[in-house]
Amino acid sequence: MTPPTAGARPGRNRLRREAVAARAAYVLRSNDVGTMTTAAPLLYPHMWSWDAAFIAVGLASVAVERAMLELDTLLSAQWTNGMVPHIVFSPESDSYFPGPERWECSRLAAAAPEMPETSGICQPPVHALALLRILEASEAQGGDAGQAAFLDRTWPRLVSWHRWLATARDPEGVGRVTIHHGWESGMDNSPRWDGPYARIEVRADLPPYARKDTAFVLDPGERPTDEEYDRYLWLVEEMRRARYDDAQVRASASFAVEDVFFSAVLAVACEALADVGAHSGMPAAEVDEQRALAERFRRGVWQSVHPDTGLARDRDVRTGEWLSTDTIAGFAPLLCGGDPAAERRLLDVFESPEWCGHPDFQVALPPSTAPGSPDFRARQYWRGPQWPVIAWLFSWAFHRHGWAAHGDRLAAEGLELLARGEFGEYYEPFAGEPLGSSHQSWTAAVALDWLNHS
Ligand code: 9WN
Repeated sequence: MTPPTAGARPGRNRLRREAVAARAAYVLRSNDVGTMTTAAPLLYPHMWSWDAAFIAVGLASVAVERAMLELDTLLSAQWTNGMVPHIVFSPESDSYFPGPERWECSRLAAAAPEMPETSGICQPPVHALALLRILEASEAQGGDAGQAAFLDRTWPRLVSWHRWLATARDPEGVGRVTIHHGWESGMDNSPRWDGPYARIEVRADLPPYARKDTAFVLDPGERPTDEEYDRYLWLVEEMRRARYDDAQVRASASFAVEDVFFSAVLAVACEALADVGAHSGMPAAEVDEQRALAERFRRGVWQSVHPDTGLARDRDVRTGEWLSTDTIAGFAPLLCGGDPAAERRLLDVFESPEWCGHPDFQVALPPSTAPGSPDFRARQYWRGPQWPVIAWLFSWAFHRHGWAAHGDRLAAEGLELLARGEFGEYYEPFAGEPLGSSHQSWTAAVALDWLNHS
């Protein structure tokens, strides 16, 4: 593979970078179905919440107004309680399961919109990062009335989204967000959830269903297993029966886990939102509220850190047990920052041969699970492969927390992987082979952002 960021001939290097940028922009344009960009053409023909935010980050580099529209579409599907749903369904496609007929949110959930149809769970709150990137891009172009109006409508939506997470999902104020489905973490079948999932009893009255996802990947072994899917669908069934009511779900869901990665994302998102608010004269009380939330969730993340390994942990709310797994979530403190000396030590582990620096990896990007872990599977979804979008999140956070050279290194390694312009969903780390969906929007989006900021 030839890196587009290195090379003896600057002219050729520039052309290579332009070719990757053109291909990435083409993927985003091809997946654009009007007011939303689908997560991927076949496997994911709808809008996903955190995908939409990363897509907006990429779009900000090439078409700032289209980036605003992406966030507008997502946030116009926000529930009245503040939750931003994990899927906004496009009426154009019925090739994804579970679709709106299975979730039935508009019929069952008091807080769900009538239209568009949505799912009834959420995903990590990276949206304020997208807002920040969009405003940076817009200001670089001189800003205008469109920017001010966009900020005016986005600010209250993100404030209420963060507030809902802090109340409905952390009512006791421990500083960690509880999730009720592995899908909410965005890392569906990560070994992080093996323990909690093992305790879920799928009852015989789970309504029958047929998977559709395995029709779109060449090797179904790259996807979660059927047993895992039964549990995923059982959890949806529990939520349907609770009519997606926050308090009822909290009381009855058999999956309730404090997700440390989600919590770190919330901390840095609150901080980013507070910065935007302070810069643009938003009400001081709301800016202060975001800063206080950032502090609360940062503290929750650091409290989860294992004293020996320095890695952050999830916690099973149903058993009270800390969950120590060798996954990328252990590096959550690097996302939210807050203790430079401990971060320095964690950064060394992150870059060591046990993780990104594994000598047999094609590129030094974080694997979803440590290659030395017994849970590691090089080709299986969140159990080992490298996800460029996760690497982007760390590179963005490194820049924010004063580790710019480390962020640049991730960007260079990421661009090396994406130099062929294939934009896979995830990558087998030893061969650098793209897996899962091809033409994955968020992979193309982060390539654009890396190109624009390195
Ligand atoms: C379930 C869209 C989404 C990502 C998730 C990823 C995968 C869905 C699935 O695809 O999840 O939400 O059907 O596997 O795990 O992070 O947002 O790209």
